[in-house]
Amino acid sequence: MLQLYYYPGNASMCVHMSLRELAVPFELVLVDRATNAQRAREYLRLNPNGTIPVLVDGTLVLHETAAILLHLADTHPAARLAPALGTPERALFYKWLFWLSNTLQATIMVHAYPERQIEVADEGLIAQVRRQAQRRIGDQLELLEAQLRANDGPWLLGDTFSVLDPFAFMLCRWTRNFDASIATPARARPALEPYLNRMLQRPSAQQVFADERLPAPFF
Ligand SMILES: N[C@@H](CCC(=O)N[C@@H](CS)C(=O)NCC(=O)O)C(=O)O
Repeated sequence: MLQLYYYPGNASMCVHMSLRELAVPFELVLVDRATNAQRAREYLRLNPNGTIPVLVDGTLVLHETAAILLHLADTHPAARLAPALGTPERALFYKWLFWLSNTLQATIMVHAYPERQIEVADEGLIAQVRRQAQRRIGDQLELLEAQLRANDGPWLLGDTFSVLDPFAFMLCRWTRNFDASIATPARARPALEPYLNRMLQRPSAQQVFADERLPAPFF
């Protein structure tokens, strides 16, 4: 059975949602960040980066959220969570998958761990790094807005729901506490707000919020 190493609300959340979309059996394994379990020797054997999530699929042990989402879509083609291989739609899917992973998610990580960007702990510098990351995330959210406006929704690729949607939903959710005087959070943007509400209506999202015991506000 598939195993997802997760922590509530972490990057594992979009994988969890995708597993619910697939309606396949899987086991959730908690990596308890409260006790720094992501740095424990046995977890580092699964993922030497010490980051969440990890998916175990038989003998395959996979880390990297985007790679896991792609693997799940590829191994469950009947669920159509990614456009067909070799099509222009697939190329656009790759574009957004990489962009979500190495642009939006990467910048959100700078915002989440500003102390990793500087040599010596300094509250003023930390606040500056966070503010600048938040501004850059604001610009990036504008691109997501533009995509939703241009393709008329309901999903990131237009009519086709894909693993990009749980990924985008989760990343947008992480902006929910943004200071609006620096960058408007996703939930307060005209095209993203209805998109996030559509995502929230999906049974997969409802199930994940219940299973991970995540309280409102959901995004
Ligand atoms: N590139 C990795 C990043 C995952 C990641 O940074 N996960 C966070 C939780 S949202 C984490 O494990 N942070 C712990 C740490 O960096 O020490 C991925 O996409 O899977």
